[in-house]
Amino acid sequence: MYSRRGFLGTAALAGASAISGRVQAASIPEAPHMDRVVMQPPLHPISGPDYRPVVTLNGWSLPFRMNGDWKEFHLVAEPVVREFAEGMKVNLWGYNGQSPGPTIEAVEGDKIRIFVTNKLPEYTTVHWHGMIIPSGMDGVGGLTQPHIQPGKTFVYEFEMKKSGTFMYHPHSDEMVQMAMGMMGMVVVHPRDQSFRPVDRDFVFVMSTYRVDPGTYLPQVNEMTDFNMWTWNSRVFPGIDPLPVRLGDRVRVRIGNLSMTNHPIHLHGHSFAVTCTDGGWIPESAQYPETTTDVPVGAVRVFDVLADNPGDWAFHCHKSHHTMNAMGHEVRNLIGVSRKDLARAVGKLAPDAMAMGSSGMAMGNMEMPAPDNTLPMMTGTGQFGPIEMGGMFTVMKIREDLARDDYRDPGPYKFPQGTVAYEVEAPDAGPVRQPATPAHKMKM
Ligand SMILES: [Cu+2]
Repeated sequence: MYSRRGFLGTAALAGASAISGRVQAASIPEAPHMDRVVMQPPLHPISGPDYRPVVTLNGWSLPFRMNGDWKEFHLVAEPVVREFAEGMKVNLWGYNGQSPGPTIEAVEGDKIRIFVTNKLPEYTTVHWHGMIIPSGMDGVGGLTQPHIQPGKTFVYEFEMKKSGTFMYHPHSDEMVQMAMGMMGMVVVHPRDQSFRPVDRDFVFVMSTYRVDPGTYLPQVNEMTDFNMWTWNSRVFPGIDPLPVRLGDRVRVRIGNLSMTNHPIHLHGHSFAVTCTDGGWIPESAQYPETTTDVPVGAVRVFDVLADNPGDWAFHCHKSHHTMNAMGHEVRNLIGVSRKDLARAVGKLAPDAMAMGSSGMAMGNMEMPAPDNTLPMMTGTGQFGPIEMGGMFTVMKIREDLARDDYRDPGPYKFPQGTVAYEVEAPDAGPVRQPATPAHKMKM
């Protein structure tokens, strides 16, 4: 849980007169710290205008305090250890104990003051991606402000001019700092609570890492060959499910600070993209989709009516992005005769194991792995291996969930007679092979 020590003074401060201009060191709020990797319950505002808060997959929202009519937050940029999934921990950089940093929530029209303390070994800044703010608050090191040196604290002050979904990340040694996991999301709720209200509101940011098996640090110079495809620096089966009550209007806000696009797909429903980091999309411009591409450096938000109960896969549709680190070097042996292969390989390596000649389904195979990495596909469902990794989780739509209950409801209890089933089919015969092996074809 986060520390509330810094917030004991909230009530007293709320009554104080507005502070304007330069803040004094003594008035810097203490920075809350999170040490858990599971989704924290929504943080309902205790002061300021009301709103329906978001939940952050495997994350949390940053508590704030009111100081006069300013909403004050404190981010601390620092080294963190992030568990990607059970069995793999990575040394990253992040904020307030986690990578990504906490979600910052506010309301359209709020006056925001964000303290940023740098506990990294090098300088940093924070850029507020997509937000309409004064140029001097834009966080581009060298261009709009001096870099924040290690041990120093800077203050960003601006008004939340428009509602929507935004991101934050450094604009200071960006390649390294973003490859190390420094990022987070900003959600600005509409002041008018009747504007497109939803019952559940999820948020996460996508990032990618190359962490070679047996190592603990991302390769920050990697440009294309990543092996960990993460949502909020977690991979399946480490990504929280999205528990949803049947009939809920659900919003999912997705940021992309990786170096490639991700087509995000939800099963069992159609949805509409309702918002980007540029703002709300007018209803007349929305159309139904089941997959939406989230470009690099962008936010896509979709709204969906959860009217179909069940366990619904929710994932990136690039199939390599639902895989983890181990096993990508394996050759394609589909269709190769296992006997021929074993004979050929046996001459060179007597103990070798021929695998993959009927596909690569690995669910029932246990192989020794190096320390601190994850098999290509893992996870088990009620019917067997799920054979996914990376950017994959499950939207769990249930009739019997309480309104604000975000706990994992467990596997879906399928009504009798509604699951695909095997039939007696004696003519099905053995696995088919191509009529003519490719190497015997006349070209
Ligand atoms: Cu992807």
